[in-house]
Amino acid sequence: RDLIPENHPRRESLLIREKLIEAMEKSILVPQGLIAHGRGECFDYLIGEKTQDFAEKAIEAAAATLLLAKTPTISVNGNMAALVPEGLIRLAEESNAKLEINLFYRDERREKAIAEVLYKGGAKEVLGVGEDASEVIPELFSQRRRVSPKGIYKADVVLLGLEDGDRTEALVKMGKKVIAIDINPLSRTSRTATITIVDNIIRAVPRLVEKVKELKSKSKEELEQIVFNYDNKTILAESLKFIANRLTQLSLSL
Ligand code: PTJ
Repeated sequence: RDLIPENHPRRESLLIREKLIEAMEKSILVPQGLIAHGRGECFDYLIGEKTQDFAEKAIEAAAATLLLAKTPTISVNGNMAALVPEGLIRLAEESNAKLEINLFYRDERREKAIAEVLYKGGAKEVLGVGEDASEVIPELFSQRRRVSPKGIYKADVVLLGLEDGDRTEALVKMGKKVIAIDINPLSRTSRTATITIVDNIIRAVPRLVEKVKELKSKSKEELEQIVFNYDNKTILAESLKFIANRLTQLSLSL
């Protein structure tokens, strides 16, 4: 950390890497999470390291969906707990959602380390730890299949971030709406989710909290209209067109 100069042009990005390494040392993050983050950094370059219009539209639809949900649950993995713990706790509070730990590389030490981060941040309840993850998502073979009967299992809306595509597919098959935060519009998670926020989770989560607060004053009908007007395929196509145009512009400016 001390080796990163104050005026380094990519200081913020380098500090985030330090944060992830610290989280790894505390067992919150797995080494594979560092690799996943590197891929995310690359996509962030491609979208200009800003929350673009396609992400704003998805954030609005996601906020409306969370507010209309009866049993929303936020699924937390190592990368999410390392990068945006406060944001996730606030999002759960504002949208009356449950927080549940769900890990690909599940082990007891990590579950406890992540639960500690969330409780220390002010979370009232954290599901999915130990015996609580007693239900099973059908047709899923990774450790991600183990879920809490009080959270993801009975949720009508699940918000998740940075994960492999299998579980999103399985959750959609169970009839749930899935809100995915994934900066890669080409991933299976992005393509199978009900709403995909193509943005860095670091920017997307605080923005989503603001949006939920803003939309709270709207009527049920107005929220339903926002959800009705949203089309995920259009949004993914917009994000790809944005990247293609941006690369064309950049190639012309060399
Ligand atoms: O904590 P665990 O055990 O549940 O494991 C978590 C990881 C991330 C290791 C696991 O879910 C995994 O391997 O994920 P993938 O298959 O690498 O998918 C991660 C997706 O998130 C990729 O599409 C990345 O481009 C994307 N991504 C990476 N960093 C960010 C991101 N999306 C949003 N914001 C980011 N900062």
